[in-house]
Amino acid sequence: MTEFTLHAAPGTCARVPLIALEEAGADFDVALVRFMKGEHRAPAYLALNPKGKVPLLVADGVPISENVAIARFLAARFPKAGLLPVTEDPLAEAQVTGDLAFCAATLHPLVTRIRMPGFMVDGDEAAASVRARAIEAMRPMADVVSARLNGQDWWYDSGWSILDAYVYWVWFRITGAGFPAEDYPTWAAHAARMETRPAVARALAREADMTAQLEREGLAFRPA
Ligand SMILES: N[C@@H](CCC(=O)N[C@@H](CS)C(=O)NCC(=O)O)C(=O)O
Repeated sequence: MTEFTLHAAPGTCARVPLIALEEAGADFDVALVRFMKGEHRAPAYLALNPKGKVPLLVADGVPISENVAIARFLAARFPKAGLLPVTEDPLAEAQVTGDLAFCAATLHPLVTRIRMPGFMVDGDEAAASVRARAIEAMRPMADVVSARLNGQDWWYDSGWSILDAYVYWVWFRITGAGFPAEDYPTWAAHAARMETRPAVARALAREADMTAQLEREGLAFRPA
């Protein structure tokens, strides 16, 4: 039996721990959550994660939800993988937590509004308005990300970390959904660098397997 099971769906923010697990060289299984079948709202899943969301990592039988918590756990469990900067300085620790929270609590809600505005309001016109406003709200945040990545390969100049997986996922979700990607070449270059990493390629291959599975079952999810 593997130590870890990541409950995930392709294209979702579960990509962040999926990449982290691959980077750590962890022995793990992926359990596909079929949104179109409502598996995330089924009693068995809600018993593990009452929020009904992915990602959910079951580690040694214990369910952990929320990307920030999963990232912290994996970084502690795989210290040699360097998934997050290691420090005993409370101020530096707080900055890492702030960076994770920036992704989870500032960027992610904007991603949802850009990618799936129909989740927020009824009607095409209202959804278009939500998307347009979210794109405008994302622009200064994209400036923050770009400034951070300017002149360095990764979010931390000490090297690759889960933060890179997180901003990579955000980039993946907002491009192709009306966000003006051409205005943010530094972020685009970071995404391209991410895709040269073998662990990222393995994570994307796992997602492709999940997508193929959903397509075979007629359960592929295509946001508007
Ligand atoms: N705060 C959570 C957000 C998780 C989340 O919103 N996951 C989305 C996929 S990106 C989800 O499961 N959505 C299904 C739903 O809300 O019905 C985290 O950071 O893990």
